[in-house]
Amino acid sequence: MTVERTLILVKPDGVQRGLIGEIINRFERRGLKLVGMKFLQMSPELAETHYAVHKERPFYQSLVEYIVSGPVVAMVWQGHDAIAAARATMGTTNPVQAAPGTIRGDFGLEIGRNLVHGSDSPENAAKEVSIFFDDVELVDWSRNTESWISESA
Ligand code: DAT
Ligand code: MG
Repeated sequence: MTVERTLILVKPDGVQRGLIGEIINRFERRGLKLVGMKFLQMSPELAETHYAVHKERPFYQSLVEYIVSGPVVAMVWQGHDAIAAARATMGTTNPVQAAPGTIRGDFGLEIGRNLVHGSDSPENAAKEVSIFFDDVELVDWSRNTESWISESA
């Protein structure tokens, strides 16, 4: 079993559309464990740090404007292969191609309004978690349902 942590954001469109609970519910039901959560307005500086990997892409400017356009929910979810599992739950980047049953496939239509962010690799997850959270803000807790979710628990 590979336990990972991944950074998930409910982007401003998800917050404005009242989908925070719906989105959290998807990850919770999946069996991932919430270890950190905050509601915040991202500053342009934070947005630029978070999206630094996309700096040279043509859509960078609109991406930064979108992510600072309203508050977001930042979360850290933990579990077996959490990074890939969370991305599968989110659906592909362009909601038009995202499978029904995924967050983007159920609630999105446009790539520039795709509701959620999720880390794409262990390296980026570690980087992104540390951008949003101090170590003391991440809670190490046990769930008493663990053995019903993970065979090795
Ligand atoms: P993901 O969010 O699925 O990890 P990504 O990291 O490749 O996708 O891109 C980050 C965000 O940038 C993505 O959620 C939406 C936007 N984006 C990506 N490709 C784009 C494109 N071709 N045109 C417009 N926006 C794009
Ligand atoms: Mg990405």
